[in-house]
Amino acid sequence: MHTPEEPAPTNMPDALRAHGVFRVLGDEGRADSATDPKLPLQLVQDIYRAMVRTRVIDQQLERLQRQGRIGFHIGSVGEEACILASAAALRPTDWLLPCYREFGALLWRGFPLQTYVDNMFGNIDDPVQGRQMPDHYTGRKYRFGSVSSPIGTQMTQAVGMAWAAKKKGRDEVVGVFFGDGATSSADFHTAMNFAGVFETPTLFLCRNNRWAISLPSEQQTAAATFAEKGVAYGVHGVRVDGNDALATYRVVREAANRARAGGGPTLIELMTYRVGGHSTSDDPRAYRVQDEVERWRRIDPIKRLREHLVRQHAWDEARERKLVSDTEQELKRCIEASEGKKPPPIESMFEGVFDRQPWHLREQQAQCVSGPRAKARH
Ligand SMILES: Cc1ncc(C[n+]2csc(CCOP(=O)(O)OP(=O)(O)O)c2C)c(N)n1
Ligand SMILES: [Mg+2]
Repeated sequence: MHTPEEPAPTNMPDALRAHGVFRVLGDEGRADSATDPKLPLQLVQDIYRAMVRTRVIDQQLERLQRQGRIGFHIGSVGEEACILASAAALRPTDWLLPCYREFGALLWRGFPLQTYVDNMFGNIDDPVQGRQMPDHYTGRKYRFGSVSSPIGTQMTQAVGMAWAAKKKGRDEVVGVFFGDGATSSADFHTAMNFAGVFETPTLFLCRNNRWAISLPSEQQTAAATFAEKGVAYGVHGVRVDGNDALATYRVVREAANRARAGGGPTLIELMTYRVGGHSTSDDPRAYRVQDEVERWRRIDPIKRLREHLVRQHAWDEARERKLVSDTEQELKRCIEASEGKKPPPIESMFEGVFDRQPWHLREQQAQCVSGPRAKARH
């Protein structure tokens, strides 16, 4: 734990210097034995592999968007540790509600890569039948909620689900991802208050990646930290280095254990950085300086965890090359398959909302199927 009095490691960006940010890995991936959760090596390797896989997929999908083959991608470059280590610290029986940068967590839960890529293309096998933008996935079977575009809505949903789990006596916690910007939404305050009063087993996983599109986090709030917002609601607040997979794992696991034991919710501020643009529709060079990006790259979450593993002779370049190449090949096969699939049938637009289709939708469906739209590409 670094307190404001302690000297900060040299490469640490200013944002990490103050307010007791919990860390295990130093900038060069050296673990502090006093805070190290001492996880089994196999688990650390699994988390590392998932982080690298997530980054490779991110890079390839951005290329695919630039080639005009998919319309949109919203990625997680630089935020892999806080996303994957949080997912790994929860049980498969716990629910996880995403913001929109957490496809890595969905894949961690076992969601097939092919189905994720089908969602990127909105084809016939897309679980949301092409009715949403790419990267708006859903994975109920994997206890993973739907991406909702309106900022913040998933927080109140997560509190409701956690409250239900508590009332029914289920041994479940609900983790919910959101960004620093989402703390300005009404849902954040409603969710935090309800969670505090009813002591729901909710983990508020706030990815403070320093930006909400073009608004820096310093302008998002007058408070010194996001974690301290928990105080007003009687909710535990913790600040953790979100570029440190081991620290994130430990903090999330401890908060989950407390929630399971009836100790209520925790707001976890995951200090990280959005290295890429907000999405493929954004060019961050218009509003931020490259020097800031470079400073955060020095404490890249993948680099730090790799250095930690290499130091223990548990990772090497050959393994890295194979992992990257296997992921690229697997993704290439999925993309080829997705591109070759048909779009959802046009009549499906009128299905899936009502259990029994009302007369006016039946009428509109019949009209659409017999009209020119049904014959054209849609
Ligand atoms: C209610 C609402 N207002 C505005 C938007 C537009 N919008 C989309 S993402 C975003 C920024 C969110 O930033 P943050 O919560 O920090 O998440 P990050 O993108 O950094 O992960 C905004 C303002 C929206 N989707 N919904
Ligand atoms: Mg943000």
